[in-house]
Amino acid sequence: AASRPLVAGNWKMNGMRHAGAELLAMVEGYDSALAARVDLLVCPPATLLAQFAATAAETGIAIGAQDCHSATAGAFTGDLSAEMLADAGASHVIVGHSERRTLHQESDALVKAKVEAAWRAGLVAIVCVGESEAERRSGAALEVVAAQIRGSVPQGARGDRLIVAYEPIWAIGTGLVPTVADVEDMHGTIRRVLGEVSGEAAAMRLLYGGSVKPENCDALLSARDVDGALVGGASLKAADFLAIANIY
Ligand code: G2H
Repeated sequence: AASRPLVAGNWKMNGMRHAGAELLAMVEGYDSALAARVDLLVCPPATLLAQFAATAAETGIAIGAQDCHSATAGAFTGDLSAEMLADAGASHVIVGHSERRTLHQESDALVKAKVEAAWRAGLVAIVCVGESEAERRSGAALEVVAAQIRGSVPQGARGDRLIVAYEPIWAIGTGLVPTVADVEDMHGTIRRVLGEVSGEAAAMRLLYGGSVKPENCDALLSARDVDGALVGGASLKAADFLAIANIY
């Protein structure tokens, strides 16, 4: 497992400027004792990146984006390049979240191109993978996720540039979570498949995501091969987000 756990918040399409108050509360709660144990990352909508990066500067809380385009610049109306996100103060970018794979038809090949774009811009890429409910029921979950890793992670991935988040689609925003045994099976498989493309798989951070809450995070985050969490709904409130981080 990785040396330091990471608790990352994915705000999705939530957050107006006044949500800066919530970030300030997170900054206040991230005291030196907590900072000694766990890394924190907040990924607000792109409209808040620069504001959040300014607030979080020198606090130890990292700020990230939720998606990027694969190109550096050009005629791509409405898109944002990894370079722009870095310029706005992001150090990380989530790519291949299931909401983008499903609602924006993103393929493994596109996700891989986005990881390469993130690296080019100096960002850490957080690659999301996960099976659907039907895939879990048919017993194909491990196979489906292994294929997503093989298709989405570029060869030679470095431990300090790649994070993988396992998010079973049926657990996202539903309150349902997999068993600890299923999470351990999946994370073990992911680490093994990462070993095919990188010599640094043992040190990579593998996050669990999908309905992580203060009430259920203890068991999930103590599971073998789980190096932290990607938190959606419960990352919008400082009290919940900090309660999750304080598990460590
Ligand atoms: C899964 C997760 C964050 P939630 O998408 O990426 O969201 O915790 O709301 O299920």
